[in-house]
Amino acid sequence: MTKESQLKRFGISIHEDLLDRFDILVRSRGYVGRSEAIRDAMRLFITQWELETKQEGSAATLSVVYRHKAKLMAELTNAQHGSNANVISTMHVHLTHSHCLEVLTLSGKGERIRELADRISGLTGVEFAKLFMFSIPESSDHDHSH
Ligand code: NI
Repeated sequence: MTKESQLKRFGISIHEDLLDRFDILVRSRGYVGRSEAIRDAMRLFITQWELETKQEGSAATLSVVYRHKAKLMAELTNAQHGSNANVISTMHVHLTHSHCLEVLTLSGKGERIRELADRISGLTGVEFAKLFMFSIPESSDHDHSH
């Protein structure tokens, strides 16, 4: 923070089971209290939202675990071909006899990446879908040799 801002207090209503799960996280991650953990969660939530509404320069990975079924695999492929985000690469891992893992690398406008992620995570048979979005850093003169 660039300047000292005032601390504000607010109350929230929350279901007990969600609070219980949150408190487990607060303890196990060593937070001083709920307030500190909520501040962290809010920063993360806001940063993610800012990235997703950015006009350009966003990139992401989307990891998807799903049941290996021909219909679902066709829908996954259709979603990628129909997307307005750039699908840079896909990696497919045959995890078990019944499940596959697919990791997509994406770039483009944040909202288009989010649209594709939402479409894929909503497909029947998708068991986990996790989007990690970030801003593509500006390139520098730093020598990057392999
Ligand atoms: Ni597979």
